[in-house]
Amino acid sequence: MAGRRTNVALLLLLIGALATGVLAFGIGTPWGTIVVISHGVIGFAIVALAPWKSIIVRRGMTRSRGGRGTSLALTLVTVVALTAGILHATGLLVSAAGLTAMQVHVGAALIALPLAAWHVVARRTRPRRTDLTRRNLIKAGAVLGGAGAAYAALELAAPRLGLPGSERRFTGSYERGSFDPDAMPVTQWFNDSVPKIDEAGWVLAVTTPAESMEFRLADVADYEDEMTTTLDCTGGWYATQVWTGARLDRLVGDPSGRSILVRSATGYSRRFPLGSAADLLLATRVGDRPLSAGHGYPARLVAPGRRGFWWVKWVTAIEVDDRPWWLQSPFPPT
Ligand code: HEM
Ligand SMILES: Nc1nc2c(c(=O)[nH]1)N[C@H]1C(S)=C(S)[C@@H](COP(=O)(O)O)O[C@H]1N2
Ligand SMILES: [Mo]
Repeated sequence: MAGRRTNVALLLLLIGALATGVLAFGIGTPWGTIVVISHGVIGFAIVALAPWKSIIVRRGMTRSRGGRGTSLALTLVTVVALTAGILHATGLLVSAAGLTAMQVHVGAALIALPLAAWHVVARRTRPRRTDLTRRNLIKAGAVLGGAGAAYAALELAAPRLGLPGSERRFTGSYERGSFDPDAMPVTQWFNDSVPKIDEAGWVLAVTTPAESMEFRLADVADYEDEMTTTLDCTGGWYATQVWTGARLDRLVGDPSGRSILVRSATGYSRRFPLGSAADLLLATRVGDRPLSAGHGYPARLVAPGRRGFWWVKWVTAIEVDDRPWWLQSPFPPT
């Protein structure tokens, strides 16, 4: 029956939305554009199937069976995720009450995940080989094509309608406080808090397989490497600043090893390929002034082309070793 096929299509779209959404979060270089666009199109395709799904739902509601509450919760969080995604992408409501639409969007999508898994198990729908008929493929193509056309129409109309969404970066982020560090948001990935660090109490420990060194703030500030580059937070904003400090290859020299770990006073850390040391900056200044406590005083990492969660703040240790850089959680655990 057609209802079953709608359900299978929705399941595939949900998986696609989650996969492209998570990928979009991981990518900070322009080739992520295609992922972000696919994500939007998949979202619109889910909206397009809503009328069909509502027929299935109405039929289901006449039967009494367990788990109705969970099904309704799944509907609710999916609607919240879709609404928040569209509010963010159009710019109609980017933040309110201390939360960004992007945070609500991802939060709701992550709650949807276990609910959807339960829903699939409790209301088992099996794809069949006969689903792959020419006719069904054409229908699927029509849904995706229609969603693509709707997405393109909205993107083209956005500047004409004066929607702020037309100003967003390829990641979907909005500009906040470029070349004005005080106006740039202070954010933590998850639950870190701003530590109190003074110059006298700070040392940077640099270790390689061959040696251990300690740098004081004045030692790091002696270097005058400069990068003008963009911090793009997955919370949905970005800012370009002029950052000054020491390139990591200058601090570690030319050691043997495979990766370089950058660790914060708070315990937060990220690991990078050793070969990228020359592209990474340990910044002590932004806009030619010392960093504020919130932005990472006395030293924070600047990682061009990588999303904000790589830009470790309050750095106290840099370690080169033989571990592969990818041996870490793709997103920080805390
Ligand atoms: C239930 C799963 C999801 C659905 C149905 C969904 C749907 C949507 C929709 C409809 C949009 C607006 C697209 C546009 O108009 O351009 C959007 C935007 C976005 N979503 Fe999702 N999403 C889901 C999960 C996720 C997850 C898990 C993440 C990240 C971890 C994510 C990240 C994003 C980002 C970064 C944008 C902004 C893209 C832009 O501004 O064009 N989404 N999403
Ligand atoms: N130690 C530590 N560094 C961190 C984080 C954190 O939670 N702890 N959050 C990261 C994230 S998600 C972003 S977007 C940037 C934000 O930098 P800002 O507060 O200077 O804007 O810092 C990154 N560095
Ligand atoms: Mo972030």
